[in-house]
Amino acid sequence: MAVTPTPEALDRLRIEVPSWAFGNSGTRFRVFGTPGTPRDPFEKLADAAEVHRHTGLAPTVALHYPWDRVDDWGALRRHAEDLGVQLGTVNSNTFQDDDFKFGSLAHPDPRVRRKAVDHHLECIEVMHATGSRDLKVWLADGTNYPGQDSIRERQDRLAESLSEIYAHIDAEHRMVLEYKFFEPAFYHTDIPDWGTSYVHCVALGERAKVVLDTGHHAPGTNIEFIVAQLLRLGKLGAFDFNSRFYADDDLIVGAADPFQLFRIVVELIAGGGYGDPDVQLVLDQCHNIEAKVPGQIRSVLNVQEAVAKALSLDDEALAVARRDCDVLLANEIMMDAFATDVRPLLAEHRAAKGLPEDPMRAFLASGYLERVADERVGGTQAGWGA
Ligand code: PSV
Ligand code: MN
Ligand code: MN
Repeated sequence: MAVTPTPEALDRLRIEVPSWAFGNSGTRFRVFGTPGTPRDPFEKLADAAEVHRHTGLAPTVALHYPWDRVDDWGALRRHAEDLGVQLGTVNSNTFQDDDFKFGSLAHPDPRVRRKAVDHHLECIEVMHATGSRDLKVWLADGTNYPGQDSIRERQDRLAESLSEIYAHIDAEHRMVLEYKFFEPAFYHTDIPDWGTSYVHCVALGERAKVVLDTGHHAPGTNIEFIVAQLLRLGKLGAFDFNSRFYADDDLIVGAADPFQLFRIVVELIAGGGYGDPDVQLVLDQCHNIEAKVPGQIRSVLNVQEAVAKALSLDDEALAVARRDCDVLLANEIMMDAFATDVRPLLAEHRAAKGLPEDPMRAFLASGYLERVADERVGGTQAGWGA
């Protein structure tokens, strides 16, 4: 009962990969090193370009500032372009400086808020040099104990800081505002949910949009509902894809719950967000124990499979079943699409485009990992726990 996705529909998929996925990362227990880890942003881009070269799915790379800091941004941009990719979203960082112990944009001290706003203005300068469109703001702000600070006053300070940053973004820029329900703050987070992000984005204006990170919800949250609602409201700016078993695990997207990923993509397509450059699909993952470039290849392929399954949904039959209130048939049509083995179709699709049918095997056979392990001695830098 499933339908066959068209090559044009499959080709609308674009996924941005994060520079930090290629650096070493870990937990508070241990950061394990991996041979061949990039030593600087130039090498991270070289790794990211391998993902795109083998899959054709990942043409842009998100940066994290100042994890990614170079003297010559123009040189980094040209390097990316020479490798066949482009620089993407710039992520700010207000969570690794002692001054931000009690928050950044919502901090009670105006001096610290000033510093946090200035950091974002610096990110905007970087965006001019990199040609990036999106400034992504994720805040660690919040409190650990009831009474520690005024929840309400923090919202007011946050709104004021955000509006100062927003006033500095250009007409071609966007501010995308991410929410997270807990961690590192444990009692309250200043932007805990999509509603709070939405409220701030609406107050800011047209070019402020919500970022939905799939790992940032309480267990059991119906994420596809949030996708549907934000698309309805024209405020879904970007996804951060990853998987969670317990909390913000940052594991490979589609690894923990491929059915949830499928349901999310079904709503993305239904709401007109699929293939719309205004709904940026980004990975936000860390590969703590697995090889990083293959981890990213697996991730983009998992998203591609979810998209192909969702495009296999027989919309017409589903519309009829829904109109007839035929609950079981509607659910069966949905499950038929999910159960479709799209791997042969995708292999064929890649071959038709001159890409390897099996990008993972092709990459592993290319000798790239062995080569960088020999060349890059001392690469421990980048990202979480570095
Ligand atoms: C922290 O939870 C986080 O994973 C957020 O999701 C950000 O997007 C990312 O770090 C990078 O700042
Ligand atoms: Mn995220
Ligand atoms: Mn996260």
